[in-house]
Amino acid sequence: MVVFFTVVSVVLAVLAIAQLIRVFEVTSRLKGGVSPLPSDSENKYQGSMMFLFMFAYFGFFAWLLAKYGDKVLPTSGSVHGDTLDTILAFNFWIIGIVFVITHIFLFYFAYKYTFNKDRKALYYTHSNKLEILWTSVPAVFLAVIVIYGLSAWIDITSDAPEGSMVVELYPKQFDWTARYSGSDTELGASNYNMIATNNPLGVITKTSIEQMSADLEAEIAELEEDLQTIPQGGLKYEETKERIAKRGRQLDRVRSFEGLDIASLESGNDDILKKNEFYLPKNKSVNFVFRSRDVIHSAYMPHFRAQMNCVPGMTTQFHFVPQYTTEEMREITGNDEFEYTLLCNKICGAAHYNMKMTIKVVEQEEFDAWLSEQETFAQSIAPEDEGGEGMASESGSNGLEISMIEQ
Ligand SMILES: [Cu+2]
Repeated sequence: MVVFFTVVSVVLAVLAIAQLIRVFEVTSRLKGGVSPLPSDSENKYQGSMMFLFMFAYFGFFAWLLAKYGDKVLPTSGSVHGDTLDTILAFNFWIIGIVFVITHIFLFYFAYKYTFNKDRKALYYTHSNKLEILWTSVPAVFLAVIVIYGLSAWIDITSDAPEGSMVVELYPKQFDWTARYSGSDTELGASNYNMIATNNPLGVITKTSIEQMSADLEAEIAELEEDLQTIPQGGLKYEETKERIAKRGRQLDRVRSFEGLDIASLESGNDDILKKNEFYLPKNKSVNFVFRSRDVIHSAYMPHFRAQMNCVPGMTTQFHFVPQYTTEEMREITGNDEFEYTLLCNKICGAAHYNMKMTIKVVEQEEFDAWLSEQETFAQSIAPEDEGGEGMASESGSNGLEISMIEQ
């Protein structure tokens, strides 16, 4: 409201001043006094002022560069980031040089060509030379920028080198899960039909198939029991039947995963799932693969100059090599609390701002030690009590996440 009234008052004030000036002009013309055109001395004065302003203008520009120039981008945490930063600097140099030259002309010409009633403007309709010049020069520069940028981009987005570590980043509304491939360098197969509380990424292994089938069977049995007590033909009856059918279809899909080859069923067991924070080794190529559970998210790691969309129903990839550990980066930036961060860069819903993870870059040995301490997927889904309270006895023990699976 305050903003609205401020804007309205400013607009009204400008209109009032314009009207006043107009009244002043008309009355002075009626009196036959002041000429509507500026005098020669006024013109000269304005011209010199324009020229003087040029120094103030460039002075301010130089001051801005000196004071805030280092704020543009912090040191790149990844190897390819240096290439991107060089391209950016190259672009800034070209733009900067053109900016300085054109602005010198702008202010100098305003000074040199102030109005002179004895001078006649040159009538100049067309020049092929000029047309060729101002078309070809920018074209050459643009071609250089595009080819330079494109070749770097092709390099950066080429296939990850052999032996790269594989990390999956899996977003949902509203958090991230990172998954490491474990001791084999392959991520286990996954499917959204397998998603449960203890299996947020829907990893497919022999055990997770068993658990999921058991849970679905238990739920279907329960629903069928309910169905006996509901009067036939009503809305609730139809809905329950519909749910039974849906769970049945899901159960079929889950069971169909048993047909996967042994290797794919095995490779999920040693996968490691991490929330809130994950580690990366320094100087090692990391190939990130992205999926999404619900809407389009975007994995954004600004210090590594990396961003990739995470799209439901497909897999995207991006690889890079971290070149400084978090500790080293703290020294470089002079900030003791520096952390590499993964953010979501698509406005994906109400708690979008909450979607972040801390990335710790450490030396290889420290990374190996850290990774070996982490719980594997097989461990995380193993029933807590052996014997007594098994999975099957506890209905819905791996907690179907109905909202997701229902669609
Ligand atoms: Cu998001």
